[in-house]
Amino acid sequence: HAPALKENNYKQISIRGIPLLENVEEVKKVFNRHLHFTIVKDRDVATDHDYYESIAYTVRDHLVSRWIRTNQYHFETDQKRVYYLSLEYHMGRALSNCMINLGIENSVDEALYEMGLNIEELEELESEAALGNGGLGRLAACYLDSMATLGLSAYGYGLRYDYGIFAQKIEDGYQKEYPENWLRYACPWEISRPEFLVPVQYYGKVIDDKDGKKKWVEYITVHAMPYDSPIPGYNNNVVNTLRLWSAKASEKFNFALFNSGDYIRAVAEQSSSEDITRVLYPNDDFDEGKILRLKQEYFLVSASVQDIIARYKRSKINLKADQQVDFTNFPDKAAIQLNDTHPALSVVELMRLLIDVENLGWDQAFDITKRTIAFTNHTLLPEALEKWPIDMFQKLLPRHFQLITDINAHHLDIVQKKWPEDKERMKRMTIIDDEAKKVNMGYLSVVGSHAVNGVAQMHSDLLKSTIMKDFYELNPEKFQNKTNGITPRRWLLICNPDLADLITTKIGEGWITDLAQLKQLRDYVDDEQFIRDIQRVKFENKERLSKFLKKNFNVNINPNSMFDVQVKRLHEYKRQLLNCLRVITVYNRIKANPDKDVIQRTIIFGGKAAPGYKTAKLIIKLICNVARTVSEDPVIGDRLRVVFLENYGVSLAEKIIPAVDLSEQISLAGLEASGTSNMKMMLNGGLTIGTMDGANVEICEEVGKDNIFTFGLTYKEVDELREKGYNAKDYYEHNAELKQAIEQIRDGVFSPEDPNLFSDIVKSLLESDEKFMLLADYEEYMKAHERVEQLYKDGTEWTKKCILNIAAAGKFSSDRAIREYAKDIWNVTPTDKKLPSPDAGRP
Ligand code: GPW
Repeated sequence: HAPALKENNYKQISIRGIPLLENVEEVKKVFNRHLHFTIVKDRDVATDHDYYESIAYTVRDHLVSRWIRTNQYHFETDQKRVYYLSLEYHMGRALSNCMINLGIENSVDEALYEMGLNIEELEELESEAALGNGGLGRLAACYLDSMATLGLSAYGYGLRYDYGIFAQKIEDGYQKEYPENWLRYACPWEISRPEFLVPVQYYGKVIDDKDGKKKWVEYITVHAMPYDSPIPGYNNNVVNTLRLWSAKASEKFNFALFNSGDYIRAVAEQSSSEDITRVLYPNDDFDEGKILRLKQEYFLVSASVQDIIARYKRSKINLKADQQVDFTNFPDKAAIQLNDTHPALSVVELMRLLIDVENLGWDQAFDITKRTIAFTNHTLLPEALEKWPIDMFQKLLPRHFQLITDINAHHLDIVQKKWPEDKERMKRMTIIDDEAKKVNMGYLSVVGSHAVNGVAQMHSDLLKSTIMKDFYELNPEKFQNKTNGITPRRWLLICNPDLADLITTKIGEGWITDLAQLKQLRDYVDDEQFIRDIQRVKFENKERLSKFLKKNFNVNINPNSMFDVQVKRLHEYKRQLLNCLRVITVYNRIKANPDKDVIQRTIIFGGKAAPGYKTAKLIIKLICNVARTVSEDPVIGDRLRVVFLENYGVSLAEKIIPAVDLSEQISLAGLEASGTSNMKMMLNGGLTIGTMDGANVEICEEVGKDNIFTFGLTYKEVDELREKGYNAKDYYEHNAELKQAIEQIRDGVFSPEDPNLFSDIVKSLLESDEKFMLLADYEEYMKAHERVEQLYKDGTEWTKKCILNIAAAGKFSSDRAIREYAKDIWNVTPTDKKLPSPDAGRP
């Protein structure tokens, strides 16, 4: 195995700090030491992966003293801590992120170069921590980055799945799922803490104790083992912690079996309790209602809340000897943020620990709980709202069911006092629905929190007027908006270094931590050199992506064509199928008018479908078949190319997003809570074609309606149309091109080997209750694309709009979002102060 040699000697000249030679020598020394002592190899036998690990350990060394120092600092200052609880963290790779945030990328680059190694190739060998599905998990990762960058004393809590999101392969146009063993190689970015195991209990029953207290007995215990990963802030010497829990069987797990002498079986069955953190549920915006998922949710919640209480007890204010710990100040020392309802059991677990273990009274416990916890909702889709069957819930968590019953009684009592005659309202607002026999986790989250927020203005407004209307009327003061954001570090500085450098030459590097400064770029919108530079950077990014796709997937695309991109999870509400109908129409138009001058387009799709989501998987197959038909048609030439990229995730996104010309954001209005790929593409100079949905509305506000291609029904129009009756056939009959496209799918034009393959898709498109109203937006979508085409023909005018989009992207920084959470929900204060570097004394 030969080392990855430097391929091209070109080094980026970066204005972000020239490395000191000592640093380069130091990097080499530490690198060699790790190859020798940690990896135990010499260069005759070392593989590229060994080199990757050596460099990862080298970078980690640079991080650990800052990490330890940050913890000391948090202890000393004893500021209020923020706890972000999420079932998903889609972190992506750590190496380049750590190097950039620590400011050592230049010396590491240089050192590797001198040793004849290629950093970009080595970076590719890191397996991705893909412990998330889509936007929700990636949002959690962006927020950790911003919380560290803003100097908050913040912790992420999650689960360490052995298997994150599956690897997607496309075989004969069909999605196939493969397990992704991201832990095959030891991960240099995590430290296990077996000395801090936390017990988590399941099943059993509740009895009345002698002293009149409730006692949970005969439960089984599974241990939660913490694994800590570093979260470096940008250039501030802060390194926060992401703590992920892994299930470990307790020795007592099969006590009965051990005692009966069946030693082998007892040991073998330990693994079943360790299954709790085996695998991430691969559903996005969908609740499957499986008991294993409930076990996972409780596992995260119980281990984390116990850990949070333990940290409070040994924090400075509580260390005064032999004094009973006072929980009155708990909400001033801890904020718990729930990333959707998945960790909603936190409400009940905190109640249980305060009442049963810490001996607080019910009213005080509930007051503390509400003041500590806040809840973020990420969807209005009914199929995503978690409702657990009472039977399942009660059996697995008997004490929690009792406590929810108490909370519900307390809550309904308040409702009744406010609306004494309104029986219907009581029925609508109950947390425990006795008719449906379900526990409503969304309602529990609202009742147990002091703040509830949506993730874009429109979504937050809809929350108040639709699914949470009654709760809004009860507690209007709880409801807020926190429009999502993305971290400008990963999504510009790291993934698009040439654009980052170009921006920095114009406005300095302040934008990296204050993205609003991008608006200064408006001064250069008519600067011809700047326009050419922006065009060159975009073209080079497209070339780089083309080469990467050629090399890794044997896909040929032309960097001179427009890159028109829709990458996101496959979901009917996101309407990849509408895009597909458009592609078919573009194809038909070229066929009908082969001599007409049209712009060259590459239409790129990418995204995973949940393994059990049949329709989504069939849509992938259709897109792949259309792509095949187009590429095999000699008439088409290089005017149209359609590709479906395999295994879209954070790492692939980092390559695609810098190369996007046109960003497809075409969900039916009212259904995409926010969207975040819309923000990533805008920040990288992609123009948006989109509906008035989620954060698209705010993108339009920020950039101005002349600099975005909006189309389609507004939410209000969707509502009215649904009211009056959507009739798909009307649109079908009245638009010849639409009719033709659907007939071609129906007649097997794209599946001659099996003409009926897509009949379910055709059938559902034409149903009058088709939920996503694809046909209603088709015509306007086509017209919007004609406007896109017009503009694209004028390269300069197009690029000016790209510049205006970049300049207007400042609002969509996760730093801005976290500042708002800090101020309006957590009551903590961000700082841009740098911690002293580790060579200074202990704080
Ligand atoms: F259903 N989102 C997601 F709300 O990626 F929980 N997975 C999910 O399971 C859910 C939401 C859930 C997404 C939203 O669909 C997207 O619009 C939003 O931008 C993102 O969460 C982050 O807020």
